[in-house]
Amino acid sequence: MPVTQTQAILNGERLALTRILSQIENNTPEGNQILEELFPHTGNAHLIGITGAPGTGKSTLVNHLAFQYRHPPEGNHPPTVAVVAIDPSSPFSGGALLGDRVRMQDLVGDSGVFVRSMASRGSLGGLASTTAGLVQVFDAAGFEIILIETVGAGQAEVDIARLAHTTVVVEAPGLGDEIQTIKAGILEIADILVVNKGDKPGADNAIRALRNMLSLSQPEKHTVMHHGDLMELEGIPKENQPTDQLWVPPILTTIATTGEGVSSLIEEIASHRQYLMETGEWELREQTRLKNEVDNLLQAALLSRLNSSISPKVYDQVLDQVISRQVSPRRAANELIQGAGL
Ligand SMILES: Nc1nc2c(ncn2[C@@H]2O[C@H](COP(=O)(O)OP(=O)(O)OP(=O)(O)O)[C@@H](O)[C@H]2O)c(=O)[nH]1
Ligand SMILES: [Mg+2]
Repeated sequence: MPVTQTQAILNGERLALTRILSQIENNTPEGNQILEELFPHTGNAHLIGITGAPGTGKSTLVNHLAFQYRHPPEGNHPPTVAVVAIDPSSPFSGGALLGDRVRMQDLVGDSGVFVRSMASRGSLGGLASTTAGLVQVFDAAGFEIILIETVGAGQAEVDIARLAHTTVVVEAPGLGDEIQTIKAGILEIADILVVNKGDKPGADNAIRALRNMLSLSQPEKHTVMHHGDLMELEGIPKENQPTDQLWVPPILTTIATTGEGVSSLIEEIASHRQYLMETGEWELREQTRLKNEVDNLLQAALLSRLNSSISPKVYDQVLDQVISRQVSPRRAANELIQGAGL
């Protein structure tokens, strides 16, 4: 009996994977059909978002993460790893990262690793939903760890980061105004903070700045359990201290070019997963993730239906009436929706 494409993907066959990933990027009906069949097989992978400003070292870090996941300490199970890099300048998409060539070669020859990079422009179905589709394919194909690299610069990236169970925000010293991060809403979604380029001057300052921001943005989280250690609370009797576990984002230093600190990062990622599991947060995040995805698709579908059912001429006429103050914006929007029969 011939193996169907869906079955080949579930078996993790690389050729079938490559094919379906392209179909999803091109938003083809066949790709969407296969995604339907794959979806019941998803929900097993640990989805890890790696995000941060351009040039902070995300790709280098992801490279080392993948390598170290595949080469764990003696006696440990090496999980299979998929990488989705949404990043035109990624070394995975041909950018230069000469120092790491040897390691990249090791990854290339490893059937337990699959790397897919996608240009941030030119995804036909919308970046967030295309990324969600790619991730679902890897999940269904049995990859245990899925690393998703995004450039944390705007709402689209925040949406993509929401795909993940664990979000790692990467900072680097010497990039100037750290407050930018907060403006982009990135710090709020961080489960783990990494100050990369620990070999550069200013790394200590970056850590201090992050620690300050964290304590400003999460004052209620000062009194909580972290990794099973109850933080001492001055002046508050033990029985009045909160017992609910809350996650305080740890701040780590790495040197991605040498791999220093990467094994600690892997440990923190594992701790976060354990925390999510123990507290029931995993289930909540799953629900939120899937709701986000449905909402994104719903908005995109409604918007495209709206755009295709309102003639540009009618739209311009209504807009002119608004500009000449004959019709209010609200009434204009209602009339356009009614006229489109939606
Ligand atoms: N000194 C030093 N340089 C690093 C470190 N990590 C990365 N770099 C360098 O920083 C540059 C950018 O690294 P990338 O890994 O491409 O950074 P990125 O965040 O993926 O960049 P974009 O995808 O373009 O946003 C490269 O030249 C790296 O070699 C580090 O820990 N120390
Ligand atoms: Mg990159």
